Amino acid sequence: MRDKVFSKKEFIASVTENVKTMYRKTLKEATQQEIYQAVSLAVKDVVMDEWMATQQVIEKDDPKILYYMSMEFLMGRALGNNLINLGAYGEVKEALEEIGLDLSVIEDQEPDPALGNGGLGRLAACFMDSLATLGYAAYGCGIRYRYGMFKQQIIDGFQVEVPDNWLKDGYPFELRRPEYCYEIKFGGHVEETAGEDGNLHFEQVGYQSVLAIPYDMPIVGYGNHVVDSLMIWDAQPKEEFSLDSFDRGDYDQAVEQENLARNLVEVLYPNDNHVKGKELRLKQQYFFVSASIQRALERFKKHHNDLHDLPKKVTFQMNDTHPTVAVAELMRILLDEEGMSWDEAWEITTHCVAYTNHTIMAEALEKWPIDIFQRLLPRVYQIVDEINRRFVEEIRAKYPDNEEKVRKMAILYDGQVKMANLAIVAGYSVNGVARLHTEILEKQELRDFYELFPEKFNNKTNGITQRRFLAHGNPLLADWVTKHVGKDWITSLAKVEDLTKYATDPKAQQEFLEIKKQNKIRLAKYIKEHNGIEVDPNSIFDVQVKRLHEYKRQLMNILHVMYLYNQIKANPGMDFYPRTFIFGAKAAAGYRTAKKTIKLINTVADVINNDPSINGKIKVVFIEDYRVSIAEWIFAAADVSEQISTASKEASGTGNMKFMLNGAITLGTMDGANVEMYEEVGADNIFIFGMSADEVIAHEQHHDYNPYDIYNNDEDIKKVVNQLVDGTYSHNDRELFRELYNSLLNPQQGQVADRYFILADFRAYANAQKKIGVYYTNKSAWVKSAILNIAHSGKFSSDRTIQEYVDDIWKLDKIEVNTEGC
Ligand code: TH1
Repeated sequence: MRDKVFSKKEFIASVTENVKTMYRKTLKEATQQEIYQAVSLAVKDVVMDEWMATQQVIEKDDPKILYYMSMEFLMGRALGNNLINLGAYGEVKEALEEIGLDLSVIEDQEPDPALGNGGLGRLAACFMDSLATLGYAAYGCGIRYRYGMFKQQIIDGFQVEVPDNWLKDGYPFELRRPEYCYEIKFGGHVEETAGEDGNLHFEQVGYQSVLAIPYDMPIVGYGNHVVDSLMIWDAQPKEEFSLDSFDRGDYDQAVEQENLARNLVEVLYPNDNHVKGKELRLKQQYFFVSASIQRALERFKKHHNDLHDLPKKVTFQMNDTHPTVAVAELMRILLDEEGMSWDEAWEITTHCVAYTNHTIMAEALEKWPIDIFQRLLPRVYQIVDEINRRFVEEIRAKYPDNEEKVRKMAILYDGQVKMANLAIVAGYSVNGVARLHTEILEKQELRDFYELFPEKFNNKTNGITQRRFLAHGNPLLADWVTKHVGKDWITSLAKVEDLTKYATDPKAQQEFLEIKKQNKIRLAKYIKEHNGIEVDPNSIFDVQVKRLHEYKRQLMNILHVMYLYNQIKANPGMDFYPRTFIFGAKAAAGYRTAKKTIKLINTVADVINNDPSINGKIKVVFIEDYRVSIAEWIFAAADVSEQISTASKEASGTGNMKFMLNGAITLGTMDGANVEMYEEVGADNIFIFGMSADEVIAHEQHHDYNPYDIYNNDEDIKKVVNQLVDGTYSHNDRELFRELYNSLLNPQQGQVADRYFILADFRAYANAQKKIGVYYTNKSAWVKSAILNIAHSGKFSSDRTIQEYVDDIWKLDKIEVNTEGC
């Protein structure tokens, strides 16, 4: 069936027809955007058949279903990815070429659906791809933000945020499902009445409400006809706002409901690894969680009449604490709407929900002021209060006279609702996202919980999808891999292990080098077009792309660039292999230090790139608006991957894996998943430096780190740090970077000097960088390491991660979809 629709002739006929019906135009007259819409519709037409077939199988087989609940899904573009997973990319590309159209130009018309910040949201997207490819029935549950992650413009070196109106031309791959419409209630109060059954009944009255309406997007599995769904919720006012309402009360009410609906899904909070207890965010959480659970239960009840079987058929996986209100919402429905007893409802709930922790950063822990929570969700709050009361009773029974335990573990404490505690108490599984991270959770951050519930804790090291980040992002390398190990890697990444035997093969090495070169040329062209900077594809492309955060230490990277520049200026003849330092990062709109770091990178770039005296030995490039689509090109072109977070702070990282898969060599700390990458690839093929997590944690506990000791004893470090405030990079403005200087040496009230140990690790970092420069000049050794990185990246496929979740936590059944004859 696929062959039929993707016969080139029929595909072009379908696109031509679409352009005609949609725009009354011929292909010649249509704009690229119109062609993109028409091509997407032709692809969607094929996807629809498989999507319907998958839904039929799910209806018939009634497999266990996973609901992956996440406030963020950083999907990236769908057109190219869908074509890859349909196995039709090559044919469609050729078919379009034959009529003079370029598929990559058409793909470029699609906005990146950026409904996420960074790693957490992209992980959710990779997981959906793997779930469909492995043949599991799953729904991604989230929010259809009108505005996703902001677009970043760099103006005069500063980040400027521009709204991302990704829906303005209409999004061809979404499907509105008004038939699944649910009412979501906020505010009011709870009325208790004695029912005929003698039990108390609870009813939320005097509330405001909105309607939740889902849009489904297809998640196409690779080569298996399975199409899962991402369901993202839009909000609508319950009654259309009507101007003929004469009653003032009604009118005000109508205005409020209209505003509530509009505001709810307006925009994604653009903070990564940081949350503020904003009421609107809690509203967003309850909104999508309640709607998703209602849809899941409605589906379950269509097939089953005993809700006690729910855990056999459904798991709600909570992506960090953001959807944790699910615990209380499921309890509410079982108690108030299904009339269950507390014990029955608790038994079911605690076998249906599971929790993934993604960070130990204190500022990312969600805590809601009780008054906000209670006012917004009065009945849900009562339930949280009761869960807490019972849990605290348990703690006191187990640890008599130990109020310290209550203080640390209670869900309600100090006027706050602690969402992680709720997730752990109710979840039947609690997992970290890399082995080191899980160990830190067990031994430090969540130690008391681990002691109480050791059986809940487990690790699931993150992964990435090779379909997007190799097959789509790096077609030259993908073909090269296929040529050497066959095509099975696309669904079984472990197969790349067979590349090991080509690591020292001169012909394979030569081919690899040529491919890397082509990818560097592709990126260099992009940089020339977008930044006006000439970069040399023969230089080392040293890349750090990720969200801007102090713990990720982009500041250490740029300070090292300043240090190298000082060295070259002082010794023009020194041995130095040319480097291009590439950065890409968005800073949260209100994160001042992060934004100053972007400005610093850009001013350092200006000074160095325009200094003829260094003969272009160093170039610095800041890529504007870093996002999934350009990321695919950047990974493909990288030689060195900078993964330099302060040890213990990066729970896993996933960019690190994407670079590895594309044959870049990691320069990193023993943090997050870097530890496991080191194990897989071996010490000879990765550059590790800096303090260990244990050392960092020990300093934090003993408060015995003083960056001044380093500053005063290392002249090179002193010089670069001083250059932050001596005007070198700021046209003599000594204040421009003062707060960066202060963050290292002069902590402001309530802060710690050099909280992320930049000066402590600086020397080790500079030494590792130096070794890299030398290693690169040994081409065959370098290429061998690069190929071995690809060969040992098998573990980091999200297919492996998902299979582990399925085996240990979700226990899903495989589905099989056959579209023959439909
Ligand atoms: C990230 C982690 O920082 C990263 O190490 C990890 O690889 C990724 O999640 C996927 O597991 C996180 N992103 C967020 C975003 C918010 C809050 C907490 C985290 S942790 C908004």
